[in-house]
Amino acid sequence: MTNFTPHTRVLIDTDADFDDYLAMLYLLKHPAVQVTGITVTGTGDVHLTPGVRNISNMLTLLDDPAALKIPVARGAQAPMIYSNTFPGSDRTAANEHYNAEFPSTNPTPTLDCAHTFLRDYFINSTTPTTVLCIGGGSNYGKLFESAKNDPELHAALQKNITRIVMMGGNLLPEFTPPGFAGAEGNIQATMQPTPYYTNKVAEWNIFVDVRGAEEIFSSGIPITLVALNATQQVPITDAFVAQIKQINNPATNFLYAVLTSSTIKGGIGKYLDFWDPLAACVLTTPSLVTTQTLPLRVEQQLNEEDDKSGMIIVDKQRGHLLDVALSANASAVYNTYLEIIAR
Ligand SMILES: [Ca+2]
Repeated sequence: MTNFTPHTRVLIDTDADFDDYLAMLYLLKHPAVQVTGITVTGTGDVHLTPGVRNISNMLTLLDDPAALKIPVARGAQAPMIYSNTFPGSDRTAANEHYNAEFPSTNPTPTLDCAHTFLRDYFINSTTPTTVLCIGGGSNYGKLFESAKNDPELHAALQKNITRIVMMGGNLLPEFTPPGFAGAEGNIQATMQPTPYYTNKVAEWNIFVDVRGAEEIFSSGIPITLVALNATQQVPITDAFVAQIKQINNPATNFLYAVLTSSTIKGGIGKYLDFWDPLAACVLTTPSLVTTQTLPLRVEQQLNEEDDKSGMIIVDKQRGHLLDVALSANASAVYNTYLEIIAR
């Protein structure tokens, strides 16, 4: 699994959803992690301009002058294919950072182009980096696609990315190996009572850019896919929220405000899971989940009346070998997370 060593360099790719804040603040506080840059995608939950601003200002929660200097870069304004989007109400809440306050405005300018930042970063790297991908596949999908005509970039990516840990996807019951629980898609669950997509089989991070996800899967880089099969075993509970409140530092006070905001609190203990923070915890502590290595590809075909785009298919002929997290040790995840976020 992840070749995690002390002082592991980590790049984060985010869509600034509520659970991205849980994931990012965990890594930013982790003593063995050096977050070396954050790219923001506008094809997931947040819109790009407020997303970049929010992530930059989030760094003021750390009370650390070095954290303010972490590069934050503008990524994709459009997916590589189709135009699947999160519900508007979810996007508005993310744009407004769930009405939780940042301590101040980060004076460090943000970067205008994630692609330029990532290309320069990897070409100039002397130490490999682990990538946490928690906002869908658009930014890294475009990077891998461009590398097909850019041998210098291709070589740099193969040499300088240790592993990609990606929150996304679900193995439907028919594709799930024996001994693990299958997971249905989550598109419609978050669009009640009037879902406008027919898709019952995909997970949001894959669904918003099915080609971007496939570009990542086929990149040749080692990948750990933290699937819904694992995250559904780690719900965000009232007890977890109470523990976040009790810690009482700037980061956890911000997270408590997010988790108790009007758009989020109704889902605590119901349908909200430890999606992105589980991926962050798996990056540092792979033993929290059980993985299987499977040949996977992403269904690319869109069919409005019975859509299966974004479905993860086990395919021995056309799939790419990924390590898929299929179950999780929930109590160990909460303990690992809380120990670090309390620092
Ligand atoms: Ca996310």
